[in-house]
Amino acid sequence: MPHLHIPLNRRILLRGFGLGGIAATAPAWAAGSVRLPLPGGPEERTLTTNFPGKGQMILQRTRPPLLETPLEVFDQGVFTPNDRFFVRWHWASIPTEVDAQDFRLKVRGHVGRELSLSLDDIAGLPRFEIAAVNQCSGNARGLFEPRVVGAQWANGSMGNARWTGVRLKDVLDSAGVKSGAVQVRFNGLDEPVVDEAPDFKKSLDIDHARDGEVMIAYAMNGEQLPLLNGFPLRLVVPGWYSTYWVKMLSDVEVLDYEDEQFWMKTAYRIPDTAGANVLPGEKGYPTIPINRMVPRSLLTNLPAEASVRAGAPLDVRGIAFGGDCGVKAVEVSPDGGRNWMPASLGTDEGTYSFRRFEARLPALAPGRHDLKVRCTSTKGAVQPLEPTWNPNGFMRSVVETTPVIAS
Ligand SMILES: Nc1nc2c(c(=O)[nH]1)N[C@H]1C(S)=C(S)[C@@H](COP(=O)(O)O)O[C@H]1N2
Ligand SMILES: [Mo]
Repeated sequence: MPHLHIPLNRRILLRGFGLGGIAATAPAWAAGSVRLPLPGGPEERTLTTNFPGKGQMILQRTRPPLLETPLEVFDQGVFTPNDRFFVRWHWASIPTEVDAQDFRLKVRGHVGRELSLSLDDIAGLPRFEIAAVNQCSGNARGLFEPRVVGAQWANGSMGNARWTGVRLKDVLDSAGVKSGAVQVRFNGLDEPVVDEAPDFKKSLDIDHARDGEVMIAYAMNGEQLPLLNGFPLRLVVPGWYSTYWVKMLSDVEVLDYEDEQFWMKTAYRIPDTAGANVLPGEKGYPTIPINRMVPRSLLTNLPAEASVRAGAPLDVRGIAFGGDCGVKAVEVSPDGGRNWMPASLGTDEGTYSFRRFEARLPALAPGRHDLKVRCTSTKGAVQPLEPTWNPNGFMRSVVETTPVIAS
């Protein structure tokens, strides 16, 4: 029998994660707080170390858990450690344990033969590995102006990992997709809290599902997935927003029609305009399901309002990613975007990975300066200098600013 090439616990437990009680208890996890640079005044977020498999995280919500990665984690390396990787779930009914022995992945629908695959069956398929950024559609929603409803994330609902598993194409081929297939729908073990609410499911077009990059991952950065990041299996859709990266994946359903359910037809839709940009209050524009990511970049060695030395060169560094392709160039500006200079790029870990960059800025005069960073993707897409806006706070891509005070 083939074996997983990773240390796989027989079962993984969310210890102390009493889904019934945790929200009612006093915030014993209040280990500190962090300030979110939100317009309209400072906002505090609690830091928590209370979640299984997770180190210190910014607590956005307890039930279901929404945990944000603090900025300084992105400064530590090109890959985001599993215990600091952000967490987002839609419904609070997440299994608190999954038995790896009993677990089965169903492959069904418009296929020649339906499959029920054990983890060993999956590990027996050719192994596939890719580095890819997992970014929530609403990453940095908390920075939208005017403000929009939804989780008020800063830039920490993203992370970069090396994903190991199997190609979705190989799994679909073993089931034999029948002609006339249109989409593939993915469902996980989590369920809505009330029956009437729609179970979280997402679909990809059949050609995308079979492109040889979309994969089912059983490992993340060389270890099994943390339960909160989808143990034992999750979908990885390189270059696409993580709403499609279905966690605790248990059901793959080939459809001979277009998926009409809530999470495709109503939720996670963007204006069908350049940059998903509309005016606040605008109505009547067509929408499409959110899809490919766009380029972004971030300074990671300086928090907003950092004090720096005047009269001496300033070293800056950070991370960039091209979105649905690689990073062609990163530039930094010491003066709010009037002048730009090239940054040098770190090791290329692959098309869909974070890319580190660094640059030495000329000596700053005493006073306040707006540092900016801008990424150009290998497809030639450039981050805009003006913010885009839409009512869901999706796809933030504007050039970010880090104000610093030199003295
Ligand atoms: N089963 C399941 N998968 C899911 C979700 C969910 O609610 N349930 N949320 C999606 C969304 S919107 C995001 S942003 C990512 C978050 O992935 P992470 O928690 O591993 O960081 O999971 C995606 N996959
Ligand atoms: Mo998300």
